[in-house]
Amino acid sequence: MNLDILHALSSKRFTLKALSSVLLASTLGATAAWASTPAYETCNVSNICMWSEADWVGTRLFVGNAPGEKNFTGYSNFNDMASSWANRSISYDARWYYDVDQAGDNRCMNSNVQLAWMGWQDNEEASSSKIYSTNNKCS
Ligand SMILES: [Ca+2]
Repeated sequence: MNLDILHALSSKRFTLKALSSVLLASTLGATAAWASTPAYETCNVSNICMWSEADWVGTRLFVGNAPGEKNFTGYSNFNDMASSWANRSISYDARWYYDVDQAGDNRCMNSNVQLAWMGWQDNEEASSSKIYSTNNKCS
């Protein structure tokens, strides 16, 4: 119990409404503190990652941290699963593709950007990726 709650309880003007607003503020405060460590930080700085669920949770795919290409089939075992991503590199833009071998419709993943929800159209479509050698490929 924090001091605000003790104060509300001891106040001559104590009301249930006052107590509930203090409790609500405490709850919101606790939520804000928890949210201060975003889930995408499970993907280390300089890495690019995708997750099977929105808000950077669920199964995580390490897309990479250096220029190159990857298919999400086979060993990666992440085909048509991605729902969120984070590009924690400040040096490399990246792109994901609907099909393997960097084919089909595609979307950029700007350096130093996180996307909590890829959207209903793009959800669980990504099948391959490319990491560029510079950070100016996404407009
Ligand atoms: Ca696909």
